[in-house]
Amino acid sequence: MRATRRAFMMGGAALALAGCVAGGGGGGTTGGAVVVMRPVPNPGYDQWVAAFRQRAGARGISQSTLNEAFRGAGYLPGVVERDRNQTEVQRSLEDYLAITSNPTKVRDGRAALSRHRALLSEVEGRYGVPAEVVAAIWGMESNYGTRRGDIPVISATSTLAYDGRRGDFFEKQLMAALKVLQRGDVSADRMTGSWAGAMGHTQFIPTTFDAYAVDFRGDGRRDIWGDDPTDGLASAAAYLSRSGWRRGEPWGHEVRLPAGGAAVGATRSLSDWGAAGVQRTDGGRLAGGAQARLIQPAGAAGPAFLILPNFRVFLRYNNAEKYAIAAGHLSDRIGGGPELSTNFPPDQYGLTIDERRQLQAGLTAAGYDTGTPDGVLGKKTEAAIAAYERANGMPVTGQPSRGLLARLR
Ligand SMILES: [Ca+2]
Repeated sequence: MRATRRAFMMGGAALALAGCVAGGGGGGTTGGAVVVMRPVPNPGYDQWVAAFRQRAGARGISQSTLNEAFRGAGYLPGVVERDRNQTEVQRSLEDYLAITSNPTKVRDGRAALSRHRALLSEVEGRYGVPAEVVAAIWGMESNYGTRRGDIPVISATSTLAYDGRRGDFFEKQLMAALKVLQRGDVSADRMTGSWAGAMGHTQFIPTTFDAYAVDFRGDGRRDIWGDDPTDGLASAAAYLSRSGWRRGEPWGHEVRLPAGGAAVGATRSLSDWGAAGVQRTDGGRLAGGAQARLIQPAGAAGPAFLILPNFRVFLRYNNAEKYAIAAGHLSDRIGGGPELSTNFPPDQYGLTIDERRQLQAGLTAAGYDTGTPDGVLGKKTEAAIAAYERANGMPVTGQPSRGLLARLR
């Protein structure tokens, strides 16, 4: 997907990390820019750390923990840069789904489910969260463990705590990270994550880890960082369970509305919705007293969903409706379910996602690379359109259009 792998330089070793995975599909906004992540000397930071160590000591963090934690730590200007440049693109739900539950994500999720079936069944038995839901969260957060983050958490959180834009928040994260080190879950050199301190398979920030992570096999360590995803998957399920996941209930359903429309935004029992003519697109029945809200996030021409209480549990992981729909839909797909049955309306340029994919493929075939033709038009496609227009003596707009698509066909 567009989560461009950004190169990070750390102690001479080139590492790679997908930015902001926890934001959900949130990569690509800096168009492959390389951010240097090497600690640099900073006397102000050093003074801040000295004062912080006093505060941490007063909170019960030992000198030896502090020594180990700060031995290799330092000020990371790249982290501050990332924090200042969070011009996160507001993606449409359609684009968001194209990024987070595209065919590759679904295929990888099904493979992950089958590879870890025994573990996920055991986790499901203990926490009541279905295997495909845990697998979907894994996919949303770290691309099934392939993007766990390489930035040292102590350096990242102390840099952002010192920087001060969200100083209180990151000082809390730093303090929680030290508690985790002191408890012995992980060593300081293995405690890595995203630039904002989201760690491991589950992309838990330190306070979430401290409160919810579990040691599934009881070996004494809660390890969400290593290649073995056991504790990570169990911790994701434990977090969902403690956030109120209702055993045996789905997150929601895609539905078709009756010809006369339905009360979008209202909450009623599933059986009442069924009686009002709303139908599940997968053919299942709407029955029972569970309360469901009808939403139509892309407007009257887009797909509609009945969302159940477990939808709100996804929001605890990431408080964005798009994230919750994507996590739910990806879990359905991983579990063998179909694609959404309702198409999204054309975008502001009058193009459907299939047409946007054709446009990208046409540009690439003409020698103007757009990357994977996923229908999500980002900076790369914009640049390709502009280059094509320039080379063909057209006004340079960088914008897609039906005329351009016709030319490229
Ligand atoms: Ca363990």
